[in-house]
Amino acid sequence: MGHTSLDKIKALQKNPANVRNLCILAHVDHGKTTLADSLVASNGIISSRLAGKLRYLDSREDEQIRGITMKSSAISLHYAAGKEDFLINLIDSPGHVDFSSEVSTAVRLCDGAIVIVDAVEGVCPQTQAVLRQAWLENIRPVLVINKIDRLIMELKLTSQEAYTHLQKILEQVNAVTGSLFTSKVLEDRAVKEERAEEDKEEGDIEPAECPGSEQVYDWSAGLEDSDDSQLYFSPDQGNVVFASAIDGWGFSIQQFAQIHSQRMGIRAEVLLKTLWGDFYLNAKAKKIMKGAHAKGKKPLFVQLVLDNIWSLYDAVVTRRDKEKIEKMMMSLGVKVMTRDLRHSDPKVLLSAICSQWLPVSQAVLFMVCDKLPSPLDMTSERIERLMSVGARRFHSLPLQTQELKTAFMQCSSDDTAPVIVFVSKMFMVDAKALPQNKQRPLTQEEMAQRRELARQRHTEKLAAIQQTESGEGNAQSGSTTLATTPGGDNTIGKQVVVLLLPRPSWLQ
Ligand SMILES: Nc1nc2c(ncn2[C@@H]2O[C@H](COP(=O)(O)OP(=O)(O)OP(=O)(O)O)[C@@H](O)[C@H]2O)c(=O)[nH]1
Ligand SMILES: [Mg+2]
Repeated sequence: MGHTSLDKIKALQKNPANVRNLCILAHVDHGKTTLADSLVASNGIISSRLAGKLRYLDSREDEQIRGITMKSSAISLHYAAGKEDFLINLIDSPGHVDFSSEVSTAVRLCDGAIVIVDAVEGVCPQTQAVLRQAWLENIRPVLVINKIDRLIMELKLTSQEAYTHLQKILEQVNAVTGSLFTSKVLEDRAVKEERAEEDKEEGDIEPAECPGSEQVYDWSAGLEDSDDSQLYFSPDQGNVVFASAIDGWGFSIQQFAQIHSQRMGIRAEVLLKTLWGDFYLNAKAKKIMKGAHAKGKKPLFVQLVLDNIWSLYDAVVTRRDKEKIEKMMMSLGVKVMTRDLRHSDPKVLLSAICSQWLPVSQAVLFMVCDKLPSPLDMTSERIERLMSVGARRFHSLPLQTQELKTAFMQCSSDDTAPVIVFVSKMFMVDAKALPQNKQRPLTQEEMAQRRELARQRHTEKLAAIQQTESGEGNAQSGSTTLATTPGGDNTIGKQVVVLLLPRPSWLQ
């Protein structure tokens, strides 16, 4: 895709339903900026060859030198999904705990987040922290399990082992979400009970009706009634992408469901439900069956997805088997440039093939547009929270400010709509660094004016001195005169009081 013009971006901004405001969150070094590079390259802002190497959003010199992100940076991207055009406002945040304030600011500005987890390291302390932050700010996350190439090249796992490993990572992430959900339900329940207790004290409710009067405290009460099915990450829900940002590939199981439904003649919806899980393909009956683990069969995900990727890495990077590579490229419908085919580094050829076969940007941007909410979906509760500063409650704000909530909810870009500026972060800045206090070079006109003023002041000074000399006689009569100091500053005339006193009698 070529560069998107500014006019196009402006037009896209007018359709809030197709705007996605999101940030990339993860533990340090899990690959946020590398993934952002691929997304930026999809808009032609950087070359796809440099994606992953450039770290475009690490725009500060110190970030490039140290190889870590220190400040959040934002970029607007265009994504065309079929006939629909989307505007994606993306923020890349730092993962290091020292810069966590940058993360909270980014999260506050967004409606959704891409949470990245390194496939080897799994869930780390900052992964938990960012999941919690996203939860508290009420923004929806999607998951990218990144660096899957490390499972092949570094850990040398088989596709079957990698599948078990990926399942564990998913369980870890969902365990964090599960604990956040449980504490929220229990918190809500505690608030409810507190209110009921207050009502009881006021005599509104009969003691028998009050839940606080139960003999046995049931901590799990309330959990069964709350629906948490939409909260968890699951490949069949379309909110998980498996990727290797450095090699430029990524996929969701929808893509493989589409590919294999045509090849195998099985409905895509059936494949979508069975590609991830304990299912296997019974080749004789041409049926998908349950119980792969118990029967010692290859799960569908291994057979139809991972095996393909593993054999590509084997042919291109490990064996460098030209014949096999050509066959694979033919069957995948991929064409690469001769210089990539002949490159001494096999990773160059691998990226060239993978970025055409399973471009990570397409998988991630599709998931983001499909699964993350638009600004129009922002809840009234979240808007009120954003509009209230510190401990101040929304209802205590001036009425005019409260009225802005409607405009906030509509996200209208009409000429009549008010312009709302949201200050998400305050910086301490030295007063001298403010633009109005900075010294700037004078224009020719200003210099001429100043020269003229100085000349006038000089003439006045001379006149004053002459006057003083001629009026010395008056001094004896004890009068006071105001005079400007000779040799004073040209621009700002300092005034001093010269006190002319009567001559003392012993001098006469
Ligand atoms: N093997 C492998 N390495 C990767 C992958 N993605 C990123 N890396 C490497 O991981 C390191 C960190 O990548 P970054 O993109 O800077 O990570 P980050 O999450 O932005 O780091 P901070 O912003 O500092 O928290 C770099 O050396 C990348 O080359 C991947 O898919 N596979
Ligand atoms: Mg980074």
